[in-house]
Amino acid sequence: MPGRERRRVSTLPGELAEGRKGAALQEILESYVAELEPGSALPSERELAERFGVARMTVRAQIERMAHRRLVYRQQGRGTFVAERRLAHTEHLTSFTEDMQARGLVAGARMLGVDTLRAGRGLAARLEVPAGSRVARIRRVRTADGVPMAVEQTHLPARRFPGLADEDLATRSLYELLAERYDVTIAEAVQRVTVTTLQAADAELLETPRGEPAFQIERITRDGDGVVIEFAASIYRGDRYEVLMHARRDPPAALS
Ligand code: 16G
Repeated sequence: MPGRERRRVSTLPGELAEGRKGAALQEILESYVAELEPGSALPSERELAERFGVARMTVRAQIERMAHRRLVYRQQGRGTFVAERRLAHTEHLTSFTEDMQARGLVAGARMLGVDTLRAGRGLAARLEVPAGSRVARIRRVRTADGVPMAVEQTHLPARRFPGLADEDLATRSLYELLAERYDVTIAEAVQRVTVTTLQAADAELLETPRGEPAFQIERITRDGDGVVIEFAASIYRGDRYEVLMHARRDPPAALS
């Protein structure tokens, strides 16, 4: 073609074969890692290359990919280790306690503070109360088997929940308390998930280095009558969480 250079795919047969092996190795290594206990060491690159009959470079590339996806982590001079499993934050409307129980973990909380404040315009709009209304704010670090997972700040209209600030929310579930003491049936929530990095204060609370990726999850929860009962804003560790969404396709619109 005049004026245009034809592109040639310059993959050598050997490279191509290694590429295919890489893709196959990725699957093999991922299932291999999934079966190992978190914290256990991976065999060396040389051993893995021998075991799976691929070049050491191919193994290295796949380990790098897994480290990037945080399935494994490296320690200088010590080797590569299996990372802690990620917990899925699903579309089910569960409490932190229920979420952890479902995974066989013990949910806990470290109280950061409970107070009552006057809603500014933004908070009032989220809670659908007049600006200036009293709002109960509960701040907790949520833990799973004692390990910090999220920093959570929950706001509830104080008028509807008198005495809430006096409850011991370090040892009990907020949703359980809302059901038992205030007869609230939690019915639905809208959640907004954004990506952020850990600021110094949250990083310290989560015992994770500052600047690490994290999820910021906001939830507006309503009762059976559609009345807003909470606005929660939480920071979840990006290395321990994933957000799982279940998308259902609407049936095609009926033809008229
Ligand atoms: C979850 C909710 C939070 C709720 C809390 C109650 C998200 C993002 N947040 O952390 O809105 O207040 O559960 O947990 O899911 P509890 O009943 O265990 O205290």
